[in-house]
Amino acid sequence: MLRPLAVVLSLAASASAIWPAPISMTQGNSTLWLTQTVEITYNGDFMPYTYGYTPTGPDWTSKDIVQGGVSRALGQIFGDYFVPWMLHTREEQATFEPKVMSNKTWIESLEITQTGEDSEDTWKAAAGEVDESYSLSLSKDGKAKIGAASSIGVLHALQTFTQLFYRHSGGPFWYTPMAPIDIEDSPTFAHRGLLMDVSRHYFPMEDIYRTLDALSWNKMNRLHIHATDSQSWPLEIPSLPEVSAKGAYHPSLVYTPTDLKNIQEYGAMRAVQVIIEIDMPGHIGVLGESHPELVVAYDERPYYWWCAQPPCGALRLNNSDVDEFLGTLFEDLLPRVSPYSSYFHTGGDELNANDSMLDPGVQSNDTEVLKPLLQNFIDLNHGRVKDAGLTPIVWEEMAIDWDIDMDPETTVVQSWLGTVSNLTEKGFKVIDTNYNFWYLDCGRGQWLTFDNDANATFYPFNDWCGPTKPWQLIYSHDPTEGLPEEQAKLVIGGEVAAWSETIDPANMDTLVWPRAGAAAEVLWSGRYDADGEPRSQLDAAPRLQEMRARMVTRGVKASPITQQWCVQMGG
Ligand code: CP6
Repeated sequence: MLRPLAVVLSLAASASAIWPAPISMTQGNSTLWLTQTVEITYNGDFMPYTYGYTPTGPDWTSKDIVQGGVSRALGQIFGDYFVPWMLHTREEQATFEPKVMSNKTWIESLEITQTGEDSEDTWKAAAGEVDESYSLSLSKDGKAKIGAASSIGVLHALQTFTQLFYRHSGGPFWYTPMAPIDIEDSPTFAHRGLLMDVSRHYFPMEDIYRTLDALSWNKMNRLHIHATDSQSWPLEIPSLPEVSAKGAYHPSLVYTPTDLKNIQEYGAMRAVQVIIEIDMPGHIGVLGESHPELVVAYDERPYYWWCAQPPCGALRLNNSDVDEFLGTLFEDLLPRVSPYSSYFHTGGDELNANDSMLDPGVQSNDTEVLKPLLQNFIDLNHGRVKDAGLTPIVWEEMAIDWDIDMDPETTVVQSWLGTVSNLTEKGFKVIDTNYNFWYLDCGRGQWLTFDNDANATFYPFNDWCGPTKPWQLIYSHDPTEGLPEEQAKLVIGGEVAAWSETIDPANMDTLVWPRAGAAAEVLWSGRYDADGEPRSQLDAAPRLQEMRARMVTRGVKASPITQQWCVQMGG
């Protein structure tokens, strides 16, 4: 059967199915074969392929980080049972693969050169403070080379390297059909993250580890853990043991200090910085289980008078017991955050002014009364965060709705309501998490098209699960859209958000992946290509489908983005 030219072109595109797309890449059509005996060097020294190499930090050497990356990359290549029948037309299944009995040109060496020195802060660098760029080449005669200024760049290069190879369907042989290859690559945005809400549902460690892995494959470099909310407090605080003992869904459903350290180190080894959020002064009702004296409106009904979602609960404002409690909390937690991150997220979203009517020390919902109290609250807490050597991140309501005075030089603001330009006008650095595009959970926002049963609003069983956003909508969003250049520079990146009211370990992978990857490509490669054209969904689709297939072979239950016919027969 003769296939139209467009099909041939789309197959050519899928031959270099790197996700996210490199900034520049040239490729040929020679085949090179890879074995586990490939000689790997790092800055001239032989580097063994040590399966499962996991040194503990945070005092890693650059070699530790690179060796971990090499070990994972080779493990992924030789473990990716990834053959062309997943992707290509029936005709191409016969021709895509090289002949297994042919004379083979082997990849002899993988030479890794790190041109710059890492600092002790490389693993926790703030946005823009580490050079993530890399180059990757594969000569026709079998010499692979990686160059990067930092070990983080080397890790990204190794992830690209894994995406060049396919396992042959005729036996244990791995090959790339696209040598020679030349790639120069670097991220468009420095902050490329996923928000994971572990309060609405508890997620065991394995789910967090698996998510950190998948983030690194997509060159995403931030996991924002929304660690507490009004529903549960799973984060164990040794100096305040009662908080999680009473506030977790079960005393066993907690993250111990060791768990937290393991999460942070697992991420750092993979160039994913873990950022912890304690949401306050709203979204903290469950603290009322252990400290009723600090909280107002906990589980007050009907909830919609007091908060966005049951159970309600907010910290008392202008209260020295609250300040003292937070002092103890920060003194315990922040020194465990600062070895692994530059940031600490203090929340600040969706505070309902009515809550303070129930606060004996305030008894008002007048924003003019509340604003100075909030100003003091933020000043005190952000001061503590800065004293611990961290940069506070805060939800946009504090800066916009409440107009709290915060220093733009030392505060990052996360936007979900779409006010990026208002924030950059005020000079803030911004993380974009626009809920119309980058919320991965289902429902609400623009999707709410049906009446809610008025009675149901008295009870917690009213979470909507409307349609989720298609990957194409996620892919269409540019965090800097419409911003003049000086303001666009203030947008350090974005996060997709997996609020977990209707997500738990059973459906997390299918909801997060591969759609988070759509944002990953916007954040790494940019919404626009080298010619200034918006990146095309038609170019992205076969690459995203291939990335999704790789994720599935690596144990992440990513959803398919189209029917098998489209990749096999429809071209
Ligand atoms: N929880 C917290 C949430 C949301 C926010 N904060 C949320 C709001 C609207 C939608 C989805 C999620 N569940 N703490 C907003 C930042 Cl549509």
